[in-house]
Amino acid sequence: MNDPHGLALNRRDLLKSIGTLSVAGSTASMFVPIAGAAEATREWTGYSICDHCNHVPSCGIKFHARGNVIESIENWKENPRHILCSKGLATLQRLYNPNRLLHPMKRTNPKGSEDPGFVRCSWEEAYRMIAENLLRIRKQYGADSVMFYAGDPKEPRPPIIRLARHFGSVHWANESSAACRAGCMQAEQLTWGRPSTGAMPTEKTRSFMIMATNVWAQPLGWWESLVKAKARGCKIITVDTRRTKAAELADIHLAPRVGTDSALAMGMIRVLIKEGLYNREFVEKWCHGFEELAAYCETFTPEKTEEITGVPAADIVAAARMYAEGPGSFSLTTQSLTHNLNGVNNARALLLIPSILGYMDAPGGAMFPTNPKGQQTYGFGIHTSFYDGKWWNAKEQKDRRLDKDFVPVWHHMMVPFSPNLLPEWVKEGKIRAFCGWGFNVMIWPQPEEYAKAISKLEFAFATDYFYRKESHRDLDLILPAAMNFERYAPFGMYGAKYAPRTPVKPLGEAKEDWRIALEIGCLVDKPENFFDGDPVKACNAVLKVWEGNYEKAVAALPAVSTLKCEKNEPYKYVSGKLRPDGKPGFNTPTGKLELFSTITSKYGLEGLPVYKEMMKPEGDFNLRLINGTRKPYITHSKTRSDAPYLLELEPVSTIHMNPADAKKRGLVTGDFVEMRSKFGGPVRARIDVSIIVPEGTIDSQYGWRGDQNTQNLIPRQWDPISGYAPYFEVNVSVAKVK
Ligand SMILES: Nc1nc2c(c(=O)[nH]1)N[C@H]1C(S)=C(S)[C@@H](COP(=O)(O)OP(=O)(O)OC[C@H]3O[C@@H](n4cnc5c(=O)[nH]c(N)nc54)[C@H](O)[C@@H]3O)O[C@H]1N2
Ligand SMILES: Nc1nc2c(c(=O)[nH]1)N[C@H]1C(S)=C(S)[C@@H](COP(=O)(O)OP(=O)(O)OC[C@H]3O[C@@H](n4cnc5c(=O)[nH]c(N)nc54)[C@H](O)[C@@H]3O)O[C@H]1N2
Ligand SMILES: [Mo]
Repeated sequence: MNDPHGLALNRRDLLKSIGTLSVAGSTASMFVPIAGAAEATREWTGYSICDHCNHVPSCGIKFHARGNVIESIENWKENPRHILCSKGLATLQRLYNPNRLLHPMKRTNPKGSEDPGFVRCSWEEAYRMIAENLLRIRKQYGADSVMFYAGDPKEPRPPIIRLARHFGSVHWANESSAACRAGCMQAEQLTWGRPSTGAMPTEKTRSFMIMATNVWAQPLGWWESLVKAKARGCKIITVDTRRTKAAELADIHLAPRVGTDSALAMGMIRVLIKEGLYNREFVEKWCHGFEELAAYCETFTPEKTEEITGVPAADIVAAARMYAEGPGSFSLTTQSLTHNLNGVNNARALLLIPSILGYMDAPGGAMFPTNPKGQQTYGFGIHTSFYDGKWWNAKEQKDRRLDKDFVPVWHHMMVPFSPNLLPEWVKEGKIRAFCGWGFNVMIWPQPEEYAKAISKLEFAFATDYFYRKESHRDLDLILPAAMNFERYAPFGMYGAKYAPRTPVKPLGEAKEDWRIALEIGCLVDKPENFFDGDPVKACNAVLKVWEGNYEKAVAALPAVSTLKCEKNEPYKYVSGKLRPDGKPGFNTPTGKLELFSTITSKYGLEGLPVYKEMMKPEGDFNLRLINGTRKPYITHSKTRSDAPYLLELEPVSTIHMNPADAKKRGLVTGDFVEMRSKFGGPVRARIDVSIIVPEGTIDSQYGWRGDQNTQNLIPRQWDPISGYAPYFEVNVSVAKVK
């Protein structure tokens, strides 16, 4: 293969461009006078954004610094998200954690060695290794053999997508294409042709459904909004397997067994149809597949639905009637719901309830938000022009993706590819190099398989806040990422509002993720495509689209600034504002709200969101494990060591068990147990006896290391629509350890 980018590797040129980078790199930090120029003791106030859970970039942080040292933090009250939680407060402890990765490190021992022998190296050397290897591997095996990846961190993604695109690789993946909430997003897009997590209740809202959403996982404003709605008389129905805070707030708590939500939804839809409570006019005019849906839900009588879901028949009927007293809205921000082998269908089925009631985009109902034109979340690249959506969606690129046959519906709909068969693709020589930001093998079931795959690559690097042995041991390079207080990019986005940051200088030699991605871009492609490596220039390139400007926004602090944005109005499906062609209707293949999906059926899957039985309990494997539901002070695997305050709150893997189950096993709170499944174990945990879980179900936090790693209990099996693993479906045995 010749060099289509005209960048044949030339050591002298490379060094020259690295030299230019460090000059370009210093310009950005000059315009915020308080950060760069301040003397060591001057006191000043700055602003940043929390990234400690996944709602990023989100909650605003105001900080007080002396010189370059942040001494305290507090709520940034002018920011639309202005209440810090325990994790937000702990970011300061994370910033000054003595274990932080502060210098680029390269391995000196062969891959697979127990001790990788990481030693410090310079950024110049690291960049040279990256550029030489990426250009060599591209030349030898083609650009697609290089995989670009971001784990949980959402903030770094836009420049990484841009980097993959200009490098020419279609293999960009992230935590949302491996797991997380994008399965729900698929459900939303299949149904309405666009994503929507629902809308928080307004004055007009009379009923509200909390669909498997955990208050402990939400920014605190979410809870506030529901409590206020309830006080105004809005009825609340919570659909959650567990008795959470959101369940206790509810007028009716529906607690389906894990993975039976599609049956529950069908049972409720049947009531709405039989009793004529659905919105007939809306359904006739705007929905596709109502007949099929009505026929399918026929067998889900309240009694049959109770048998499958465990929800009392009377509650199913009462909840359907209560929710029909609209206008109603809902909230669905869950990942839990889609982490079983019928996950996307379970989410789709619940979404059909507000759909047939005509609540979508109605006042007081689930209004689709109007964002600045073309705006996407950070996780999805900010703006199509920034990552070149056209290129990614062109047939030529799509056809080259490795996930084409694995998850055709996902492949059809989504820009990031599903990375879940990475071990297989590495073995087949299809992926040869890996460029990661926040790479964590513990995201996957059977994490060791992914760690092994990494050790077989020709070249791999990742950037992170910390060195994590289980994920980083077999990398060639591990690079220090600047933390939230130390970076300009990205600015916070809250619909039409945006907030810039006034960072402190990164500790050690840490660099912003945006800068790292842009600088690598300068080395493997034309620097003008990468804003000379400058994150603020890159931010301004996107902000310009909406008439925003980073420097001006800094000058306006502590106020947040506003982007150009059309005013929202209801019934956009009537006015033609939901479709790019301006025609009335939804942006789906039929132009209608699809109760029956023409996309899933095109790929040989069920068009309706049908119910499927979950894995059956067998013998001693008789407790369903909800492996990963959120707690307020834990985020994935991160907070276990990075913020010792949080670890103090729960120092070992702790699982909830219903009193009835505990009694049967002779267990009490504080006992240590071992869990086993058909797929792995033993995994150690401590018991917390609680009615938060129903009988027959236990819950755990994933992300604990060593013998507490619950991911070892989960098989590498996949929901055919999303490619997601059944983290919440597996049955385990639990026995006391002596
Ligand atoms: N504190 C904290 N906050 C976080 C995170 C964190 O780690 N810690 N992570 C962030 C991330 S990455 C994400 S994706 C979100 C996740 O946010 P959520 O998905 O809202 O949180 P979860 O606790 O995972 O799950 C929500 C609820 O689903 C219920 N559930 C589980 N299985 C089923 C089922 O089959 N049916 C029904 N009806 N209910 C079920 C659980 O009991 C739980 O209460 O949270 C984000 N916020
Ligand atoms: N069993 C089970 N498995 C699950 C889930 C579950 O509920 N149960 N949930 C799934 C979901 S929803 C998610 S989101 C994933 C979690 O996704 P993961 O990618 O596993 O998330 P983390 O462990 O939070 O973070 C990954 C790494 O990123 C680093 N990091 C954090 N912020 C930054 C940053 O800004 N820059 C850089 N360079 N590095 C950073 C952290 O130090 C960490 O090493 O797990 C999924 N897997
Ligand atoms: Mo997530």
